Order: sequence, then C-alpha cells, then structure tokens
Amino acid sequence: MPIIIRHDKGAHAVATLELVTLECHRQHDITGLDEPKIIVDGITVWNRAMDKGTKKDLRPTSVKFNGRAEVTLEEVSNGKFKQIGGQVTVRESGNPPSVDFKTSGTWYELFFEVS
Ligand SMILES: [Ca+2]
Repeated sequence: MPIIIRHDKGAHAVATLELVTLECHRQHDITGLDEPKIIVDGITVWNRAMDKGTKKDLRPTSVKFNGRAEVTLEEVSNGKFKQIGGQVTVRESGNPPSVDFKTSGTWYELFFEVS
C-alpha cells in the first residue's frame, strides 16, 4: 500500500503578523484613559490603557496565520466591550502599512508588519 500524503488545495505557508504600534488619534472615553483591546482571529492579543494623542509600542506581539487574519479593536468600559470601526483583514502580502479603527468619535491606527 502506498502512503498517501494529503496536501490541501490552496494551503499557504504560515505567515506572521507582527503588531508594531497603536496610535490613539481620538479617544473613546470622555474622561480618563481608554482601554483598547486588539483581537486577532477571535483571540485578544494585546490590551492596555492609553491616552489620546499617544502611541504604544506593541512589540513583541505576533500572531501566526494562514492566508488571512481578521483584526478588530474594542474599547472596554466598566467590563463592557464596544467594537471600534469595522473588522480588518490582513493578508500574507499586499497590506497597507497601517489600518484604521474608526467611529464618529474614536480613531485608532494600528501599524503592523507581515513576514
Ligand atoms: Ca474605557
């Protein structure tokens, strides 16, 4: 009997999404610090408190993915999570250097690298 090794069609090499910096252009909360949370493929990979006009170094925070990774940003207040803007898709190639998470009053910009 031959040994059959199955290769899934369309399988990609594993890529790494490295989160580099998060910049808060417009804060969500009226008073105090925001508590942004970055979620990649449903898993919280980073969360801290941060102030308007500041930039946080996210390194080393990296996530392995296959083909594409879905990124969302939530802001936490009193244990409740509010998603800021839409879900962003990161691909193995052809990404912009940064993506925005934006609502009418809140704006976060995430810088990242894929290798
Ligand atoms: Ca908050």
